Amino acid sequence: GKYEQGVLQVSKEYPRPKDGADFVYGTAGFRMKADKLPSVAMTVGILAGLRSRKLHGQTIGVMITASHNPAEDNGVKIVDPQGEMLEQEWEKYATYIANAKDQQEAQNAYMWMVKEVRIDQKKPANVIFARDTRPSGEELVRALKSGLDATGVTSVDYGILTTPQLHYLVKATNTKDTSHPYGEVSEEGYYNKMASAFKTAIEGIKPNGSVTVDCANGVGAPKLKELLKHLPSSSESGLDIRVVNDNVSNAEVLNKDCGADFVKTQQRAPAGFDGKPYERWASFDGDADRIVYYFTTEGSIFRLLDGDRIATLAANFLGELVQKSGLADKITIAVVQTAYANGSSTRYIEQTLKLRCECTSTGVKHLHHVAARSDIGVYFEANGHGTVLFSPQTLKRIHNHQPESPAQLEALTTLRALTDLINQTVGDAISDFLLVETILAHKEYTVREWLATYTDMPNKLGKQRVANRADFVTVPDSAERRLEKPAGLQERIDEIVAKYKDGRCFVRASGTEDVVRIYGEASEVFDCENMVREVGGEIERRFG
Ligand code: 16G
Ligand code: ZN
Repeated sequence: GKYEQGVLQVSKEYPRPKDGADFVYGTAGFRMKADKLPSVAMTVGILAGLRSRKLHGQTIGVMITASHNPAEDNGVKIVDPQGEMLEQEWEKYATYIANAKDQQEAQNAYMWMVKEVRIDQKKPANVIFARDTRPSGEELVRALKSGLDATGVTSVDYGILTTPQLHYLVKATNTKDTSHPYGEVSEEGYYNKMASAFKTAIEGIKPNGSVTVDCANGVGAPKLKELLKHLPSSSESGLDIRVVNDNVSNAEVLNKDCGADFVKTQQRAPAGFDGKPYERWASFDGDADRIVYYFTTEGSIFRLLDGDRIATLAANFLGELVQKSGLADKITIAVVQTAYANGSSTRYIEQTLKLRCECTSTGVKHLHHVAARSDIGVYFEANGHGTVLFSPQTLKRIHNHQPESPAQLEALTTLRALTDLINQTVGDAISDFLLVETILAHKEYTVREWLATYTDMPNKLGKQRVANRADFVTVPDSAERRLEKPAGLQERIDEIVAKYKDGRCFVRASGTEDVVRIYGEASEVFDCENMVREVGGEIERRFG
């Protein structure tokens, strides 16, 4: 057929690099040095088209970004119809087709897929795509488009967007003709939805002071500025939002010494920080799907308010709203974390907030999946990626509930606004930012009160190079908190940890770097450092 011919042609145009190592579709899609990616982007076009055909022409998204990676990297990932990440089964297909050695293999891979997945090639195929501000994105878009065109896919190029904006558009497109459209199908529609929900959420409330947002010199900068045009001015609302690290014309500075990943991993303020003590700052990452807050105290001591802090703040506030609306016996809230969550945050959720807390493996898809099982599921990774999910039934309850007092109505109005304000598809720095600002305004919290809700356990994240990180296998269902292999290592870790007061430590192979990660917590900073060093030393000696 003509699409098979198209695949043959386009694979000639975009040959797989000869020296190339194997491509793997991982948690972040395909991600590497941008110059290795054109053939991969082309095959992602072909695969996204197949996925759409398989789903009867529902719109699939493709995002070109490498998030917090350096400017010379790039990546490609696929978004499923409701704005979720690509179904796991299809990650294998994406990997398979990307690794075709030559045009004949590419055509064979295409034909094999059509048969294997039983794709009716007469079905329509629709794909929308966007990219972040990386200069290499332009060429990758051309490659992607040629894969789409070669296989007869109808596509829309949305230009430069944040990752969560593309997720929004995918969901909006696929729900536009249903009884519950997610929002207008345009970038403008995204701002309109956010701005109107935010205005409702802070109605009658006086937000406090000012906040500065470090946008990592990435796509979050122009998009946040665009959003600001839709928000009430600072004199009207009382909230002054300042955007810094907004230089997107010089690719070199993207994510350079700034952004959410830098701030979280370095535990210090970004380049360009000029905050006075207790001034509120936030950092987005390079594609604006992560956010962390922070401030300094007198004496320039840096204090981080990370994903755990956002999760606890959100869970606390949502719990209060549900209660005040009179819905407490109908709606339950759960918080989903990973093993990296600070032990104090977990105790605060369970003991102070009295909410259920679940722990999953690292990676957004795991958290999202578990959160989706609750009425309201709050999920955040400590690194600042997260959101809040409302089940369809919960949305209906919130929508249909009849308030019995003005106080109930007030809480219900805010709760309803939050269901629109919070991006239901994926963690979204812009949406999470407005959520946090809403909560701080309602609770009249400055960063001081927010930080004071609980005290973090001293913690340390170390890493260790090993001969083969695949040798490190965690116990199934342990949420990566215990190792099954190498044999005997977990017992040794347990012995070390037992020496330290309130010690906790786990080891897991990184999915993104050639190292194993070692995370530890203990009552005393000094103990924590020693414990993690001791575990690292043990691993280095035996497996380095
Ligand atoms: C990926 C994950 C991120 C996770 C990180 C862990 C997604 C979209 N991204 O970047 O959530 O925190 O991996 O990296 O799921 P690691 O395996 O190197 O520790
Ligand atoms: Zn990101």
